[in-house]
Amino acid sequence: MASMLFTLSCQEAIVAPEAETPVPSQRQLIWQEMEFYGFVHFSINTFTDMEWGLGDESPDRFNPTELDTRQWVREMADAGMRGVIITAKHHDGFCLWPSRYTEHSVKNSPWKNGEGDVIRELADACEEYGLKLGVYYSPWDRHHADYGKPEYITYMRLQLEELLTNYGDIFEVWFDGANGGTGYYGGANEERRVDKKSYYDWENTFALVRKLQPDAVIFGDAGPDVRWVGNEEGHAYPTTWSNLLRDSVYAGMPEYGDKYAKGQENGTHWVPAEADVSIRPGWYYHAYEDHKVKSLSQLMDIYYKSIGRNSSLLLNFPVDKRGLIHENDVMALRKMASKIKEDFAVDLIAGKSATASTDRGAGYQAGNVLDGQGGNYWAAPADSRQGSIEVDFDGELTFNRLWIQEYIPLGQRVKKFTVEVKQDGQWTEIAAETTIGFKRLLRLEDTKGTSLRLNILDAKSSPLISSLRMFHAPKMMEAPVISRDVQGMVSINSPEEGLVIFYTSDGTTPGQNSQRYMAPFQPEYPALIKAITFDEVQGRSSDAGSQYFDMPKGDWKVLEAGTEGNKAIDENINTHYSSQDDRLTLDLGQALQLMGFTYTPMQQRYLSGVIKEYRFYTSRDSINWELVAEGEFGNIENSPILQRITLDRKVNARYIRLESKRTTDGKNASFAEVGVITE
Ligand code: FUL
Repeated sequence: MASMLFTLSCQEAIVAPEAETPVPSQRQLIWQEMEFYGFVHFSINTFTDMEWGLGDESPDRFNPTELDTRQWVREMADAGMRGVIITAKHHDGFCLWPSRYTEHSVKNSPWKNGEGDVIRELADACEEYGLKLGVYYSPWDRHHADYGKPEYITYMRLQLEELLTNYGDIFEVWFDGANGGTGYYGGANEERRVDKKSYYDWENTFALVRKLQPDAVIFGDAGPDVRWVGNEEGHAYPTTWSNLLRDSVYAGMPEYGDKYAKGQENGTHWVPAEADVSIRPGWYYHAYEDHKVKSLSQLMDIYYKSIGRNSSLLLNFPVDKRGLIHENDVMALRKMASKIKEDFAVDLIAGKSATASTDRGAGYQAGNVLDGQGGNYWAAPADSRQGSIEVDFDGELTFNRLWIQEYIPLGQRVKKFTVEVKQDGQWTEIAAETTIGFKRLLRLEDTKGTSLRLNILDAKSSPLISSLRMFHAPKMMEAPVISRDVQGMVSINSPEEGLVIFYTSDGTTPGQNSQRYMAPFQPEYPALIKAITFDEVQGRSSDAGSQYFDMPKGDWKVLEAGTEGNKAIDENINTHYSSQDDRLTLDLGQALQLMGFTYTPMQQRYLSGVIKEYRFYTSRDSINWELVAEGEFGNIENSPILQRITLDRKVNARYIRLESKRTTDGKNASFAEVGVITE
């Protein structure tokens, strides 16, 4: 009898953790595992070079020449993405599927003689490559005559019914928060505002989605299942809760980003964040952004700040006029994917031994966090809000990444944690953070140690940790950035710390035996600088970056313009000068043998005053001017990068003037940077 009682009391001592509400639904849990998926913006905008079509564009404009959804999906699958969401209908109302309820669709386009269906082709490609399909549907419709009236809501639901019944399983339905404003509206050409809270009768629209696709999550600023992260740069926040005060939020509310996007500790509903960002500045394809595809370091930063901060990552590809993901975007995605693989190649503590300062007993012990299985976890006793897990490395290890996960089926709990490392018997704190959630990734300096300790210092209720992993990510090998200041001092920078840089200034290929970069230097001008980043530990080097610099601009003066004019000769292409009289006149400080000039147009997202037709004058005395070149910057509207114009003869001059005869948009000429060619 006594021994039975003992067994009973022991069993009673192990209390399974209870849910800390709110908790995710089954469909949210499945979605959470997807983490990384693609976004495709493709529509008439692709052909009209717009971001927001007005709604009056003719379907005739939609005519991709080589549309290949298999190419999109193949690249995404290879990159480890698990799904793709496409703009089935954007704000301009054009439908990528042959909807029965409108003429404004692919069925009236020349593409495949009106027989095509982009959503069908994408669904088939997804099936082939094992990706899940999602649809973006813009509630705002600048084409539809009834937009703003109750009839439009019927239209919207009929269309959703088509999308949600004809294309197999849909994993996410994306409702954009942007809505209401000017538009074509069936020819009315006016401004229409709707009450964003009540017009769409979301309750019944959501009920329809649930009925037709019970497993699909619904995305909106306020969820109901997945929420917007509050910016279009692709980052969540150091403190990111999946809990949201959902009833205080409505789609398109102006204060959403500041007030609600981070989620709230006391949020009433489980509505995790999704970070959406484009691989280029625009959502839609513009040839003039071909040189602005995000770099590897930018993409990795996005990865760590979204997926690494308890958010999913929805990375957009502006499919081009051919109907393909552009080569530059493909290259960038491939680099990103292989870096992700490389960073998380070997979990250095998998299968090692872990002990906890406290636990709930059998089934909830520290070893669960290292066993690579998601279904079990370490749990602190029911009345505890803290606890530490210590991992012994069996020797010394070097690492720089940590991967921590909470067991979220029972709710998000951790409010505060630190990480310590033990070296020579001494513990040192290496991180102090707040939330964990589904996944928290920490990027750290290279750190050596023999043990690691994760300390949960505060939580909403007893903390539950399902995974702790540790990695040593190799340094990112990206070509260094070579820049120059006005005085002609050249700087070479690598985006990663702890690497060395080798360079040449005579045009030869740099290697480990070249000059090592230590500090800004003054080469002999003109100079062609080439540089590589080199990792001495791994023995790896990056591709070479190169930059040609002609005469430095320290003695140059801008004439006929105020100090604003200096922005055209400040060696910074991200600033520009807009000229009222469409020209820039420079005093070079001394007479030079000129062989030509360079012009870099402004680099802002929305371009204005890009010079299309130019005239170039020189002068020895700033009084008598000679027109020495006149012409057109070919294709500058599509490729607004540095333009080099060489003269047909050498000209000796101290003064130069670049004049715009015509800009691409008819606005005042803008100049990001002007330079000379002397060699
Ligand atoms: C925004 C839209 O206005 C953009 O065009 C784009 O679709 C982006 C994903 O969402 O609200």
